[in-house]
Amino acid sequence: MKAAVLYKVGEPLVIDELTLDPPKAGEVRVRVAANGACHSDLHVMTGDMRMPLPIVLGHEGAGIVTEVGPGVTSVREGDHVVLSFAPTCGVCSFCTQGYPHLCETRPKTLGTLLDGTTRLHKNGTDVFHFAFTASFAEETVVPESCAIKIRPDVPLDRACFVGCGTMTGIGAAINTARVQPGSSVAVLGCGGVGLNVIQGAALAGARQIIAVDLVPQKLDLAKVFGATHCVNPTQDDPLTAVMDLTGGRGVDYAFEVISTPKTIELAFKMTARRGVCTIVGVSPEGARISLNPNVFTMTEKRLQGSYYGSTRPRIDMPRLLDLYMEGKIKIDELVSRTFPLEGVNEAYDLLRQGSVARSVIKFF
Ligand code: COD
Ligand code: ZN
Ligand code: ZN
Repeated sequence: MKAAVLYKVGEPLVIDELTLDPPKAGEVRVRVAANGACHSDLHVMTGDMRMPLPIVLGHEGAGIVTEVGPGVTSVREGDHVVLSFAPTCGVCSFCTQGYPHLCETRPKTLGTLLDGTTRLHKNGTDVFHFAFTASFAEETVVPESCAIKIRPDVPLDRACFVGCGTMTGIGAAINTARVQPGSSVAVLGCGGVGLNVIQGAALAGARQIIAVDLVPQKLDLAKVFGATHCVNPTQDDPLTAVMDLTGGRGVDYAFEVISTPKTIELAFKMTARRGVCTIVGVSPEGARISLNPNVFTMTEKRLQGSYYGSTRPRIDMPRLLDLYMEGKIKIDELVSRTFPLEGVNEAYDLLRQGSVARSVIKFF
């Protein structure tokens, strides 16, 4: 089968023919219908996120189950699924507390399935799986808990976004930060994920949503997703602008959705007393932030992270798709371009240039 493989950091993905082993016990084979071009794969391509190579990227996918391994009970052949990149065991301390995205039974090895091996090979050599999903490929094998059954009437080239951007963003606002009705919010970075933080905050009833991005088209899109105010740091100082818009108090909730230490520090500064600053981005390895510890004491501000929108995949993903089908959340507006697998490098060039929020790779 065809897949987009990263052989070397800094080089384009290679569209290659790979072999895919059948699913082992507790695994599911999926024919991938569509996969979004999210920024996290780009972090691997640039070396900001280190992964073993060669690797099949892609973690924002949806498709149809074609085969299940022994013991699989939650899906069967023909089911439509969104691919989750967070395997869950259902029984560990975090799973049972309602935080399955933090499941503690993940393998220590990067780029493999749960048993520490890969199903992907090229001429007998192992090829790694990014994020358990490896969905820039015609087919993939994933752990059962990563194949989330969804209603069959959702177009799969839209459902795929619930596998990352839509879930990560809306979940950061609603599940992690628990944005309150009437509150004020600032979102730094209005890419595929940040736009969804904005729409999550709007869904939660925030009164004021301030979008911050360097690219004017992203700020236009931010308004479509529910931003009430836009700030472009190339024109206005974002801290001054946010303070002016909030009567000098700062926002109740700030979100960093860019992934640099500087913008994390900035997001924290624009957070009000008792407010919560949530980091969604993962900065390059070795990055450090610098904060005055006394600010925590004197203002009771909080700083926290959000991973995968604190998703409970089997509850939240079908629920987001119900909201989409009822016209209550936007996904179509996120998608600027559609490409075949061969267009994956062009899709990432466009993301790098900042000219699109999301492109989707459509297999069928
Ligand atoms: N000030 C304001 N805006 C900026 C700045 C800046 N200094 N620098 C960049 N931006 C804007 C860009 O114009 C762009 O619109 C936006 O920030 C970034 O958007 P995208 O579309 O490139 O990226 P996303 O939305 O796909 O991903 C953003 C993340 C922060 C989630 C990603 O980079 C990341 O850190 N991923 C790892 C976290 C993780 O694992 N999440 C789950 C899987 S994605
Ligand atoms: Zn668990
Ligand atoms: Zn992603």
